[in-house]
Amino acid sequence: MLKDSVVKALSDQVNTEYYSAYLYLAMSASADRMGFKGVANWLFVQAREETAHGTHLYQHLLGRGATPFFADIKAPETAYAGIREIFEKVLAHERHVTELINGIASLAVREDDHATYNFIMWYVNEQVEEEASAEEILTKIRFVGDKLDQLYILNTELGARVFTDPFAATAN
Ligand code: OFO
Repeated sequence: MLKDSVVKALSDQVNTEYYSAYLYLAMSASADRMGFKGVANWLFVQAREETAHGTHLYQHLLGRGATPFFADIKAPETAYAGIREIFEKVLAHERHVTELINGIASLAVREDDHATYNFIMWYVNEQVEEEASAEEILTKIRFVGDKLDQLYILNTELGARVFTDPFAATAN
């Protein structure tokens, strides 16, 4: 049975993942309005991934007999000066999420909850990828600067991203 502290931490993380989805939707809309349809696509796919992360956490709580807590999802920032600012904020957000996930792993250790520790390790590994991909895109944006032909190529590259359910083959 899950301890209350763990239920609270996992429920908070459900909220954070849905907030992440909301944030990336707001960024996607902003990129779309700037004319960067490919960037908007990448962020939209990212929003779908975050929804999947939150839903997976929620299902895990139910699967372990817990009652999740529900709280308000805060409104995301909607005004961005350009795609560089967007990805600076994506990276900052992912670093913040990494701290939260690490906090859950540490809590699981303190509570001697091996199942939660094992479960949250997927998210620990995922955050390594999340930070790496945000960093990679931000580096490209910095290299490209104002060169329109290269911005066009980067936008096209990000437009090719396709959503795949990260938990498609997972039962719980
Ligand atoms: Fe849920 O991975 Fe980003 O935040």
